Amino acid sequence: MEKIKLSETLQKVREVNPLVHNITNVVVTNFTANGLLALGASPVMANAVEEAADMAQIASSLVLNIGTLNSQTVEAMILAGKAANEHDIPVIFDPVGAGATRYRTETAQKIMKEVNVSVIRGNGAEIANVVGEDWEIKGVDAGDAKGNLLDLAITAAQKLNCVVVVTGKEDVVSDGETTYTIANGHPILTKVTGTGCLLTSVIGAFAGVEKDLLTSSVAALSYYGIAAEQAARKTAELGPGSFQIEFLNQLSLVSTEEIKLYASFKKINGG
Ligand code: ATP
Ligand code: TZP
Ligand code: MG
Ligand code: MG
Repeated sequence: MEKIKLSETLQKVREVNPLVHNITNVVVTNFTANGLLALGASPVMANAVEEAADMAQIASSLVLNIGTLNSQTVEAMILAGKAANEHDIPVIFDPVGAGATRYRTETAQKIMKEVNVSVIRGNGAEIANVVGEDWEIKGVDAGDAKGNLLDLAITAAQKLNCVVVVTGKEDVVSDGETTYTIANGHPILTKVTGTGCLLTSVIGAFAGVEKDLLTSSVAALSYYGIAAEQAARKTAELGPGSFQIEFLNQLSLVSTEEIKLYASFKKINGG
């Protein structure tokens, strides 16, 4: 994969202004909408069972997030997911907190079974629990359990038959055959709630304009990580509050040139 392709994909998002339909959690809704706008996408949140399918079919991509799940939103997610599948619209899934409670784990597995998910994105523990491995998770945070994220992404992609993005200090993207690691990012991202959820929606925006989901995901991850690096540099003496605001600024300011300069990713041999 060439850096130029990643920067062209960012350019395309900004030109196309894809409509991203999010059925997401109550913690991150506003941050997600603002982050997508800063990127140059067009967010819409539509949770009602009565309209979820109609909204999904006019979107460029659908993002499902079980962060504050309940039986109604889960029903809406499945209706929207099926409508997206019928219209060949990519579905991106964030299994927030899978492994923390039986309801979350079983719901994540049910969504994977009933909806043809294009990309699943989570921390290591969430992805492991979706594929039936019992990694420890602390609520919605990955916690200290450290398995091998590279192996996890590859085996999960093979089992789930979709692109898997596992995030952490280093991010991994795999379709089960081809695998990339992305080093961009900053630890302060873990001190702002919703940075994983917004990332999943950003992956949705990129998937809405680029059909090759490995390319779109690597482009989204490097763009997002570079925005965080710039924001952390500008707010170095300050705390997570200032970082959060500057991060939104940088999501709109990161240029295609900066993607070419700073994207840091590797293709894994044999992966
Ligand atoms: P968790 O709740 O465990 O934090 P999450 O769903 O919020 O999970 P993260 O894994 O934190 O998602 O990923 C969100 C973003 O933060 C990604 O871009 C990832 O690369 C980045 N990130 C997470 N941890 C680090 C770290 N230690 N160093 C650099 N970047 C990180
Ligand atoms: N509780 C339920 S959803 C949520 C919290 C704190 C937000 C999680 O956001 P992220 O992006 O996984 O850190
Ligand atoms: Mg986080
Ligand atoms: Mg998360």
